[in-house]
Amino acid sequence: MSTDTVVTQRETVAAISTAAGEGAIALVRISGSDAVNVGDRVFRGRSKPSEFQSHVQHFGHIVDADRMIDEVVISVHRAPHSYTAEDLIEISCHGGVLVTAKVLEACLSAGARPARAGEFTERAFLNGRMDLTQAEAVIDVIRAGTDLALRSATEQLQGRLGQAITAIRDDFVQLLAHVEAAIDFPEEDIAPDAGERLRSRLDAARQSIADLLATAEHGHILREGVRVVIYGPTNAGKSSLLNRLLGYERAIVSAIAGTTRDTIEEVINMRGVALRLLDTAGIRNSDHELERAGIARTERSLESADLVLHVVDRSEPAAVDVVQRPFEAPEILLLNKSDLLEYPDWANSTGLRISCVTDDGLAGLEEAILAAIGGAHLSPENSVAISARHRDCLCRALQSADRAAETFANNYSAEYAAIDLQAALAAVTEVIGSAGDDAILDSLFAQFCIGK
Ligand SMILES: Nc1nc2c(ncn2[C@@H]2O[C@H](COP(=O)(O)OP(=O)(O)OP(=O)(O)O)[C@@H](O)[C@H]2O)c(=O)[nH]1
Ligand SMILES: [Mg+2]
Repeated sequence: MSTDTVVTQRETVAAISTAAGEGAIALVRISGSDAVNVGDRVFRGRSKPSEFQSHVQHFGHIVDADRMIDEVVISVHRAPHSYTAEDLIEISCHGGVLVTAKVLEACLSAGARPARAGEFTERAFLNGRMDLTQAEAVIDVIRAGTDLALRSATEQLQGRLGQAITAIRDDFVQLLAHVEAAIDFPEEDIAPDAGERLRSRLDAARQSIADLLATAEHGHILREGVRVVIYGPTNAGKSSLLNRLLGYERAIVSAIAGTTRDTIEEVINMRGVALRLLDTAGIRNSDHELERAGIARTERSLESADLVLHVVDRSEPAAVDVVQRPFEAPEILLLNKSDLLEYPDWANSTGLRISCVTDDGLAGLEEAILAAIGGAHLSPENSVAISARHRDCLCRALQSADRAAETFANNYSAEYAAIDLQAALAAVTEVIGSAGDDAILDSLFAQFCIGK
């Protein structure tokens, strides 16, 4: 926690912080300057929450207008040493849907208002307890589906990205101070090497931004997973491949051409990388309305693919492809049915030979997939991975910084450099956020669930 934490008075809010549904325990949280009073009103036990030592759990009952609702364990986390940096109360009650709702209701009738989605984390941010990248990491930790994604989210939660951004921001602050001094006091003699030092400092900042931008692809893979579309002619064995990769019979497989109509999506974890596998309708000329609708879906899926697994039946003649590659994603050609005799058409093909019946070649396919999506960069050591929002801010920062560099190089007026440096500074600051960015904060915290 930063030492300059400033906690402003905000309304007291309450919410159920655990997922809806039945469980052994559910957690209700109350945060705000009146939280302890609300606690005093709803809790009956040996002592009152206002008398509790911080962070110590107490047993007792929650009451609503003196009617007992549940047996609970409760603790007070006094400001600023709590998740929100405000006075915070945590009530662990029984995890039933109705009983949890009643405990929350008691807190609301005792003076709290319902918290909005993400409001606890938003307060943690507004109270200086974390920067915006850390607040975003809270969602990433909750949503992480693989070890790698979790590791990266945890590092971000600890502030690794925030620190990198702060260092870049400090560079721009210093650069601006120098440039503005030169504007304000043109008569002062500036040391002859000052210009050179400014240039190299600006170059270092630009390089740091470029390095972070290079992690955007990695961040996309960790957060969204890789969209892998399985496509090819009918009967090639696309659905069989999906089933093999999943390890169970998810899609219907049959010798009838045109079995799969709708696209089927399933997620697998391939060595720490989430792959969103899409099995699609086989491509052929068809008069059947349903099949044509399925093929149209295949074509749409291909447009948004990160990687395409193009499956063909190598025991059959090579058909002329009906689709004119409507995608830009890299493709891996798979010659399926390697357990059958190869049709001569394929003799010179460099495609990977696999069999969905004998599993021949599937280990090699895993390697090929990881290589195609840059698996080498997905090592736990490269754990800083920016999101689409960060990339947008950093791209703007880099553009402005490039313009400032041009101004320096051409010895244009310092005023121009100042404008661009200010724009770069603003764009970099947007990554870690400042309390005034209401539109950014609203859209970001709306993605959270209530109670976080
Ligand atoms: N011998 C052999 N048969 C296979 C192999 N893979 C799939 N098949 C068979 O090929 C036929 C078609 O398999 P599917 O997985 O349904 O093919 P598909 O590409 O999904 O076909 P559509 O959904 O109609 O486009 C089935 O009879 C499978 O059992 C393989 O590696 N070897
Ligand atoms: Mg199929």
